[in-house]
Amino acid sequence: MSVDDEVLSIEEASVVLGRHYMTVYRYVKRRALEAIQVEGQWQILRSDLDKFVISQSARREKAQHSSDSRRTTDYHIELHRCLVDSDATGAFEVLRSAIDSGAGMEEVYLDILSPVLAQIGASWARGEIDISVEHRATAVATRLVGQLSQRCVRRGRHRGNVLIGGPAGERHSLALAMLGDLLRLHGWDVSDLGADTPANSFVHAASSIKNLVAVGVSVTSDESLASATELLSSLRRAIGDELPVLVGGSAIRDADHARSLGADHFAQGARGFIDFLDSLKTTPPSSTKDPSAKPEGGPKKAPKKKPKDGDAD
Ligand code: B12
Repeated sequence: MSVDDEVLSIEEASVVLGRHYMTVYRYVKRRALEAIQVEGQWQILRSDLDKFVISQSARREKAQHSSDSRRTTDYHIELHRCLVDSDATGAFEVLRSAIDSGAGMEEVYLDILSPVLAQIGASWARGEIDISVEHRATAVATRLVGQLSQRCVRRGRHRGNVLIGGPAGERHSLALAMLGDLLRLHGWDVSDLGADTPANSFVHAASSIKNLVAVGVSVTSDESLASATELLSSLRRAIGDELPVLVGGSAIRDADHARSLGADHFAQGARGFIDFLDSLKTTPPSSTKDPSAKPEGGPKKAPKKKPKDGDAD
């Protein structure tokens, strides 16, 4: 206790805490809040009351955190059940209740839907579920993303165009659909070519879209690594080295792997792509209505020629 420590009664402490007198009295009785009795009256030191406030808020934060992770686990369990049962309505309800409880679209896609899909993919790879179950689950997930896409439209400033797509032979288009939505959420106009795009079509799009700030090649399956390499070299030949071309997706291990395929940038997941785009010095188009408006500053220089470890990771 310091000499000038204030002494408070239970009534005064209850005013400071915004709690009922009896509630504070119970804190004192169970020794959660330090107090001493002087001539039958409880006295609470201001410094003890401050300590109590800090410990209460730490406990609340901890409880909140564990209930958040418990909720996420519950969503995973329920969504998994709905996807394998092909219950599209139930699956949508799970995601809607997550949104109603405050989850943002980034969380819904990356922390709820994606891990459940990965779990289903792993069960298939271990031979625990039939491929038909995975296909059914994917069909439901595709419908979910279609329904949720409209929540990823961001009004206001348009930051520039981003072109994404998968190389020939790549069939994982759902990853691109979610990626595109998340980039839109951050103000980018996204042209999604979808999976399995022939190199010449990819090149055509990259050469004709105005105000393009970056190109993202998505590779999920090891089977399409070779065609990704071909695509990256065609893109480089056609568009030069002014425009950053990234490669990403779950088949790309790291920046070295990306470099070995011929990409000049690598980003880890959708969040890495968002960070990468944020790091570019782009000039927003003068008109927000016309996404094909010419950029004021012309095409952007790639920030670096070669991918580096941790490049926008
Ligand atoms: C759904 C699915 C399918 C569907 C795809 C339907 C569709 N329209 O997309 C179907 C049934 C068609 C399919 C087919 C196959 N699949 Co599959 N599939 C999956 C599954 C279950 C989910 C994929 C998914 O959408 N995930 C959700 C997305 C959002 O997550 P994501 O892929 O990580 O994408 C994120 C990031 O990587 C990032 N990102 C994506 N692209 C880019 C690009 C850039 C530039 C950046 C920066 C970031 C970025 O952003 C996304 C959002 O965060 C996965 C399991 C898993 N672990 O993911 C297997 C999985 C990907 N499939 C696999 C396999 C083996 C196949 C098949 C070869 C099976 C077969 N023998 O037929 C085939 C064909 C593959 C081919 N040639 O493309 C393997 C891949 C293994 C590998 N590394 O090669 C997996 C991992 C399953 C497993 N555990 O073995 N599949």
